[in-house]
Amino acid sequence: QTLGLATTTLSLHAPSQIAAAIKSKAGELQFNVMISMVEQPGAAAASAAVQSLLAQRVDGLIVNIPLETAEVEAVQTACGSVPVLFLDVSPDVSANHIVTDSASGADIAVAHLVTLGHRHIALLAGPENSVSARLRLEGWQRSLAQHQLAPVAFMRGDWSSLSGYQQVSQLLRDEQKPTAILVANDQMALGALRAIHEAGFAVPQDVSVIGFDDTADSACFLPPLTTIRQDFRQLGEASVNGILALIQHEDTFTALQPVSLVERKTTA
Ligand code: IPT
Repeated sequence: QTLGLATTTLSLHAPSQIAAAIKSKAGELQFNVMISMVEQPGAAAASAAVQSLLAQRVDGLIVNIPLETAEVEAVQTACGSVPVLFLDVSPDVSANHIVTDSASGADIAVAHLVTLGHRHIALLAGPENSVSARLRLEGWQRSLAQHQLAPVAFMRGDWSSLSGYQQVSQLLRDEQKPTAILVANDQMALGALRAIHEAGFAVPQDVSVIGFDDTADSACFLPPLTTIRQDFRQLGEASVNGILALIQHEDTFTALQPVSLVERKTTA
């Protein structure tokens, strides 16, 4: 039997590590995985990727592409009787999904910085067209408000380390330096570390940085990155187990993927 994985670009660390985890779990269970990758954001490219997998008669589909709720319904309809499990959608969708607990991730990150005494916190969010980027941002804002804080600066990157570098370089040129930056993923945090270093500041003495993901490389950043961990191996396993349950006629499958704080050397 064959599973289909429709995924956002594998040039990003998180989706590639998720795909690797899905592939290896499926392999253990003697399932093939066919991968179709989209390079453009948006529903049209996502539908094309899904169609190409359906044309190859996959038994079930995992979709790791950011999709708005209306787009989820369209993909679901296109799949007909082939079960489909979504990984990057709002936790409110009725379709089958496993999504990261962004709200807890944001709470844990904000609480960590607040406990260290930070009051001047900047936000580096992910792209506007990404559901998970928006959920992380909303979580930070809600959580900061609960601590009677408002962000001192706001930036948006495209998940890449280069965008993190550019946004934080700009921030440190233009504005008052925050004491800490909440970053929506580890790749942008990598770029942020370089920008802070080049501006002549030290991490964490002058500026603390906290990421989101805990990709495999994050422990080797300089300094090693403090981050909110999504366990990609576990997410891959849960996705394969979920889609197999659906193929074996389970009606629905929804789960919230837990996150945890990994405290390394970029926060103080
Ligand atoms: C999400 C990652 O956290 C982020 O770093 C980026 O790679 C994004 O994917 C790409 O879409 S993880 C996803 C399961 C929400």
